[in-house]
Order: sequence, then structure tokens, then C-alpha cells
Amino acid sequence: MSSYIEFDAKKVIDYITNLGSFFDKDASLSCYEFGDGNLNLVFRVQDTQENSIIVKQALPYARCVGESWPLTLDRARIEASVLQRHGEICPDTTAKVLHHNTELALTVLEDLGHLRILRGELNQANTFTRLSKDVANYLAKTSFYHSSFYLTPSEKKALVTEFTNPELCAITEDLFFDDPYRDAERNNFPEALQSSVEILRKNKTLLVEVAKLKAQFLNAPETLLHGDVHTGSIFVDAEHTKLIDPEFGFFGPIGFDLGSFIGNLLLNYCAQHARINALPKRRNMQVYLLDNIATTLSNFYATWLELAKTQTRDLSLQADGYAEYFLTKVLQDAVGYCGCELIRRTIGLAHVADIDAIEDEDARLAVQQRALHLGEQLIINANKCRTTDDVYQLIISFVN
Ligand code: SR1
Ligand code: MG
Repeated sequence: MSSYIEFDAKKVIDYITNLGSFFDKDASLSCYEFGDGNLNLVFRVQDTQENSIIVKQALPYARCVGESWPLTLDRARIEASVLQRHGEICPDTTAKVLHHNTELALTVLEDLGHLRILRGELNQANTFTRLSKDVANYLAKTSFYHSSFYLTPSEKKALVTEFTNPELCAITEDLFFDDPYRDAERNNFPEALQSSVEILRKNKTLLVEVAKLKAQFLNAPETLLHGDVHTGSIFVDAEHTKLIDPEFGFFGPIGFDLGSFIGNLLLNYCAQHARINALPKRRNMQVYLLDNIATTLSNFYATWLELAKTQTRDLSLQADGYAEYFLTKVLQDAVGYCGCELIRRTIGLAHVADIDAIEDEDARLAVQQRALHLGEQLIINANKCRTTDDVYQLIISFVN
């Protein structure tokens, strides 16, 4: 029988005290819950000497909806294991797991409270010089070392099984690829956007491209993805970039994480039209976002290609020109998933504060129109891209 019980602050303190690993034996501990995400409880435990840790516990349902949406506790095991595997490859950019209890769906993590969540920072027009280099390095290395270029077929098959994550994948399958394109109850957009949404849903070319992207998501276990690389899953300061929250991790298409990240930078780009009135300041921020997209693409590509040339262990995949062929498809997928992220965050269930927190209704609506149009154009033109520069040119031809 499962020994799962939902924790509160007192139970967390008792548990951590019993573990006896993180604080002095006689430390006086305090604890509070501060999770504001869609799914989990998140506690901070601290002593009086400024030592602290994070305790994250999965609930058996989606927190943002309630008990009517049951959700597997296994996501906590997946999250801790992805963090550990990605952390072995990129320790500087992955939140550190200090302890995990699968039965309790509970993970103790390093406290990153001295850093800031990237989404909030971008919304304040704060910029970070390391961001795109760090994220590109993380995405390239974690995806290469979990791909068939590097793992043996039997190693990879065992990992695909270990990281099978059907319930969380089902959320993405529904929210990313299905709901926005039909009249689904969970969708969330203002009446004033209805006619734009209807036009989008009648675009047959778009629907076929979305179908291809969903099929790729369902059928291409290319690497161990983070699975939810949005700007709320990244802690930053001037010297650090740390990825958190890979509970949606599974073996999927490499372009998915890359596209999700770029999609979130573009959501912020669209939102800045309403967030910053002064034109020079707005343009500076938007240029920063575009520069970060360009750097993410070029660094991701260069790092991946270099790894493929020097570290590929599969004999057939070493064939001259195969890595370039493979990466072209990764880029096209990334552009498509980026477009899907723009659309689903605008009209689907899970929105972004970048747009939703814009107070002026008309300004917010104009931003939503931009995001929808950009998303649509990226999806239908993704297959024209051959190089990272093609991707960049495509993006700048549809942002304005
Ligand atoms: C019910 S979960 C909604 C969204 O939040 C997560 O962070 C994922 O992006 C998911 O799609
Ligand atoms: Mg999350």
C-alpha cells in the first residue's frame, strides 16, 4: 500500500528533521508553502543561520484545477530523475536534487531563492547576458547525450521505458496540439478574439502541420526532454541560469524544448508592445530578445554538430552529412513547436503573465493577435528553414 500523505509545513519540518541531513541537529527550523505553479506544493525550510532548502511534493491532482483533475504522483520520480541525469551533464544549469522519496512523491532541492524567475525579470525588462548561451548549451548537451548518436540502442530503449510519462504527455498532447484548434472547454480567450481563432481553425495547411508536429511528439523518442522549458522554469541572475521543473520529461523530439524556449521569448517580445510605451526602451528589449533567439539557435546548432562530429558512438550515424541532415529536421520541428507554444499560451488553458498581466484590454488584445499570427506563420513556414539563419529570418519577417 502506498504510504503517500499530503504534507503541510509541520510534516515537512518533521520529515526533514528525521532525515537529519541538511541542518544542524539542534537547529530551529521554520517552513512555509509558496508554490504558485499549476501542479505541486513547494515549501521552503530554513534555520536561523540563513541555511535553507526547498521541499517539493506532487499532489495526486493538478493544483490549478483541483481534485477533479487527478494526476499521477509518478511525475515526482520523473522530475527528480531528469534533474539528476541532466545535472550530470550540465551541473551548472540544472537545479540540484538533494534527496528524493518516490512513495511520498517528494523531492528536496537546493534553494535557488537568491535567483529570480526569468519570466518575471523579462516582464520587468531586465536582461541577462548569459541566458541564451547557457540555455543553448544545456539543450544541446542534454539532448545529444541522451540521443541515439551517443547511447547504445539497448541503453536508450531502457531509458525510454524508465521515462515513459503518459499522463503528463497527455496534458501536452491535449493542451498543445488539440484544444487550441477546436472548441474545447479548457480554452481561455476573450470573445473579441473569437473571429481570429475561427480563421486560425479553418486554416487547413496549419492543421496538417500541427498534426505532423503532434505525430512527431507522439512517435519520435529522440532524447530525454525537459518537457516544459518556459521562462517560468528558469531561474537567473547575472552569473547563473538554472533549469527547474522537468516533470513533463520524457523521450521526445529534440526540437520540442528548443521551440518551447524560443516561443516563450517571442511571447515576451509580443507582450512588450503593450508593456513598454517608450519606443527606444521597447526596441532595446525586443532587440535583446531577438539577439537571444539568434544566439540560442546558433549555439545550440554549433554545440550539437561539434558533439555529433566528435562524440557519436553509433557507426552508421557517423556518416558524413547525416548530423547536418538530422539537425535540419530538429530546427524545423523547433520552429513548429515554437509556433504551437505561441498559440496555446494565447488561447489555451495555460497562459503566460507576460500577456495576461497587461491591464489595458485593447492593448492586451492586440498582443494576443500578434502572438496568434506569429504562431500560425511559424508553423506553416517551418519546413522552409534549412539553417539557423533561415529560422531567424523567418522569425524577423513576422515579428514587427
Ligand atoms: C495543467 S498544467 C498546464 C501547463 O503548466 C505546465 O507548466 C505545462 O506547461 C502545462 O502545459
Ligand atoms: Mg512547471
